Amino acid sequence: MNTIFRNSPLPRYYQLKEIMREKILSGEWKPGDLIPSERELSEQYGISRMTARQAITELVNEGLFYREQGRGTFVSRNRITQQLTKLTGFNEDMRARGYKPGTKVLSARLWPADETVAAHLHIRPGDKVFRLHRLRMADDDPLALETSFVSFIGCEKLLEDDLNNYSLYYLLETKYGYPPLEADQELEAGLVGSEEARLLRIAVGSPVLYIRRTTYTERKQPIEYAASIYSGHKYTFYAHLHREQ
Ligand code: 16G
Repeated sequence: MNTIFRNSPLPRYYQLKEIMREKILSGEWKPGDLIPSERELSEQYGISRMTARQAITELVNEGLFYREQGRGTFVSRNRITQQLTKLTGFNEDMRARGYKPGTKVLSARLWPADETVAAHLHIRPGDKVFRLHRLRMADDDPLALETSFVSFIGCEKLLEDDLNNYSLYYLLETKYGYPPLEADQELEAGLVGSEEARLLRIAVGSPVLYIRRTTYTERKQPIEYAASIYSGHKYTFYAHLHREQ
């Protein structure tokens, strides 16, 4: 099927959606490919630009396509499946999957803890914490923005570490003696704002996941509270569930 039928009972935008879906399934359009513009699709299939736009938007909403600000619409890459029941750091996780992890430290500084951070780290509001704002990448593709708050006490030299090249979990474990052992994590859906969209190279308003994690070391002592934004079309979260007896 590669034609839009005018007398079909199916709406035209729907027919175009199915044509494009088929192109992905058949491999004609590959992950990361730029798809034709609304104008090109409307000329090729003899439909209005509005109809082409509706078909594209619905496939963006379904996660099959993603938009990049000022560049166009692309076929989504294969999603990364993240186990929800295993505690891993970003670098080790990406390496285990065969991706080259990348980190860009956007800022690293001392920061007075606000109420939320203080409550999670079991310190007082106003106490000093390290605030690390990092862009996390896999094979140079930006996946997430992470803002980590790390206790100052016990990690006083953290700002001297090369955080662009070293994993935070690795440093906490090997240099500071705080192995990350367990974590509490929550996920919420949202739409990305303009500054984060620019950094993640997605369109403003794209779906994202807000993930908040408190990581603990021995005796459930909190060592990090992180608030992260993950690109919605790049992840699948997976958990195996047991029914309680
Ligand atoms: C994960 C954690 C983040 C932690 C990072 C450490 C989530 C939502 N966040 O990305 O809190 O800072 O791992 O990674 O999973 P690193 O050891 O590579 O710096």
